[in-house]
Amino acid sequence: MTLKEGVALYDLDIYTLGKMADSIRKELHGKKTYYNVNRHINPTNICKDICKFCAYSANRKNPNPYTMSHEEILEIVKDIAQRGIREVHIVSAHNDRVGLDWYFDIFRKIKREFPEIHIKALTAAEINFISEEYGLSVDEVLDLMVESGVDSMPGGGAEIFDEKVRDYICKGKVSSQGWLDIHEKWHERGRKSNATMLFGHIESRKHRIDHMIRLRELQNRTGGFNAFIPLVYQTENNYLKVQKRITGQEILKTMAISRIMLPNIPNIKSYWVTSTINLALVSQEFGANDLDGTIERESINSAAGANSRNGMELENFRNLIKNSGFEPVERDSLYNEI
Ligand code: V47
Repeated sequence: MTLKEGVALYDLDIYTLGKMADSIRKELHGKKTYYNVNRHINPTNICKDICKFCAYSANRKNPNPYTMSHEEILEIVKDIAQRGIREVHIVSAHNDRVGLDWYFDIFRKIKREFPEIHIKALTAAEINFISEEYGLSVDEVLDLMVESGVDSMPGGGAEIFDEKVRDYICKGKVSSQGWLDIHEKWHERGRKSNATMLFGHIESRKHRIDHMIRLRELQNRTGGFNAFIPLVYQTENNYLKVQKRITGQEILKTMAISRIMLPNIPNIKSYWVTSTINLALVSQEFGANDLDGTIERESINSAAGANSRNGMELENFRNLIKNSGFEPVERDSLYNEI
């Protein structure tokens, strides 16, 4: 589908879009809805960059800077390992006061003590920051990740690829092409990653479709994306003023259209943290086949108003999926069923 055809999909009524997306979802995954039992860790919120949409980083509006020591992080990992949790998702701000070793030694320490834990860490935005801050090439940073035990990359930092919008909402952070190049190089190393899209702020429908097409083209070359994750913009405690809040219908349409536009990305994740659990459950009928996981702690979106600080209790999560007519299936970080 072209940009024009993609934008025209929004003119279809929501039920037609739902049916189209659901038929693709059914063909790929039947009634299965994937989740994983994971723990998010955000080790620091001190950030050199200023993204207008971000409420997480310590700034004049939210002056609450923190940086975790490796001991503190290892304590958390020890606790989750004892409880059988298989994934840590580690994303930090762009902290220029901690040094290169702070970023990488923690992965080595986790792998040494808990080799069975999958480390999903470092967004393309962090990789770009580390490369610029420490005078390393992107290849050198990616090699360091492999060497220190990072297993896969999360999809953060993609925001919206349109250069004009990107410049307005997060000037100075990794460029759109930079984000895509970093993921391409990671995929060339035989590794997997995810891709996000931040929507519901100042972008237009056309910008969303353009974003999806750029991802689809990269996926055609590498096949390295496991999941596409449309993130709904959370409005509180930040510097991005949005006149009109996105509606539930527009969120569901975008979810369905992403399933239709991205037939080559196997999983569409409805991240309940930003869509609310209620809409995430409905979005299972609009193309989404993955609801992320229990998360346990969440700092980035909850700072901006999402109701996710303490994650979700597993039994409750499974029951919600079951009661909405789908089959909850636990997966590992690379989408192998457990
Ligand atoms: O890149 C920041 C987003 C992302 C806001 O790969 C906001 O499995 C909404 O990428 N409103 C980080 N979103 C989170 C992320 C992620 C989450 C879950 C799973 C995966 C995965 C990746 O959070 C950032 C940014 O786009 N974000 N502020 C906000 N106000």
